[in-house]
Amino acid sequence: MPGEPFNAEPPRSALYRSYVTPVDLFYKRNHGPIPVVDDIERYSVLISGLVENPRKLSMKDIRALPKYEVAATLQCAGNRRTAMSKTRKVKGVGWDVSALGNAIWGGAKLADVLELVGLPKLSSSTKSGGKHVEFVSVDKCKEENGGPYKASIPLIQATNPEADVLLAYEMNGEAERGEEKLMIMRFHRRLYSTPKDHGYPLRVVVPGVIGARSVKWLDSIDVIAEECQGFFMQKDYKMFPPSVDWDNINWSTRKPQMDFPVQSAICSLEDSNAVKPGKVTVSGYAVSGGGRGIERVDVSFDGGKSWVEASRFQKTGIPYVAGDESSDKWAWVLFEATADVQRSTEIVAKAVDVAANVQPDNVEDIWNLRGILNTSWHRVQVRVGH
Ligand code: MTE
Ligand code: MO
Repeated sequence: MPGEPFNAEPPRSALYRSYVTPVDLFYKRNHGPIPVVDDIERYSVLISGLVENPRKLSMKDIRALPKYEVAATLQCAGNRRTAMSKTRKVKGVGWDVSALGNAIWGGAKLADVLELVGLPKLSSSTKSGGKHVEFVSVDKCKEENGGPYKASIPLIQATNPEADVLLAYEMNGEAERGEEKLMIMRFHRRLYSTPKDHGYPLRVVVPGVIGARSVKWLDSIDVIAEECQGFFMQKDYKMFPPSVDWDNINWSTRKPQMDFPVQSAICSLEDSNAVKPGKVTVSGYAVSGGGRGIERVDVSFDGGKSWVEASRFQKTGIPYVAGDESSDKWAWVLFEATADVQRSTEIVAKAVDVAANVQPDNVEDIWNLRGILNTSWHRVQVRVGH
C-alpha cells in the first residue's frame, strides 16, 4: 500500500543463528514513508537550542570525530505484542519475538558531537537541570500531523561518553545488498553506511533504551529545557498499569519509557512444533536495558516447575567498547539448553540481569493498553510424538 509505513520482522528461527544480526534480517519499524537522503555532499545536521555555538555539521565533520563501534541490541517496545493481545486486546503493530536485532553500530559519540557546540562532557554525578537533547528526523508521519518523527533523551545521558549514544553511519560495517548497495556505491563511492531502512545516512543509537528513541534519518538536534513534546514521547510508548484502558487514560500521569527491562525468548521452537521424544535443545536470546548485562537464563522443560541453567554461546567478533572490559553490556546473549523430553510439554525461558531483575511470569500482570514491554516468561508449547 503506498504511503503505509513498512514494518517487518524475521522468522524467529532465523534470529538466533548469528550473534550479529545481518542487516537483511534486522527488524524494520517505521511510522512514515522511508525517506531517501542521497545528496551526501549537502546533507547536514543542525545543532541548536540551548547551546552556545549552534552549528551545522556535515557528514565530513561527523566522520572527522573519533569513530566508535558499539555492539548494541535495538528492541522495539512492542516486541512480543501479539502474545499480549491474546489475553486482552491491545492497540499497535503485532510482533512475534523478533522485533529486535543485535548490530555493530559504527559512528561518532553524541558526547563528542555536543562538545563541538560547547556542551561539556558530563559524568553521571553532574547535574544537567532536567534538559533534554531532542532528535528530529527527516521522515514525516501522521501521528505528528505530517511533521517529523522525533524523540529526546536526557542531556545527562547524551553528554556522558559512557552511555555510548552514537550518531551512527555504519551498521555491521557494511551496506545492504542488492539495489541499496548499488545506490550507495553510485552516489557515495563508499560501501560503508547505515542502510536506508535503518536511517541512512545518519541515525541515533541509544543503547539499552527502547528503539523508539533511536531516531533514524537524523535532520537536526535541539537542546531543550524539558523532554520532547512529540507524540511518541507524550502520547505513546508509556507504560500504564492493567487498570488503565482507552476510556480512562490520562497520558500526562506517566513518563516516557526509556530503558527496556530484562527480556528473553526461545527462537528455535514455535508453538505446536512437534519434536521426537529424547534430547531436545532450545535456543534463544536474552537482553536487558540500561547497560545491565545478562547474569543467567533459566529454562524449564515442564512448564515452570523445575529449571535448568542455560549456557551461552556465540560471543566472537565483539568490538572493544572504551571503558568496558566485557564490551557487550548493551548486547544480547544467545543461550542454549538441553533436556530429555518424553511427553508434550510447555518449554519456558526467563532471564535474570546483573541487577537480579527477573522477567515476570505472567503476561496478564503486565498487560497495558499499548501492548508494550511484554517481557513475561516466554512459553512455547511443544508436541512430542513418535
Ligand atoms: N526514526 C524515525 N525517523 N522514524 C521512525 O518511524 N521508528 C522508531 C525508531 N526510530 C522510527 C525511528 C522505532 S519505534 C523503532 S523500534 C526503531 O526506530 C526501529 O529501528 P529499525 O527500523 O532500524 O529496526
Ligand atoms: Mo518501536
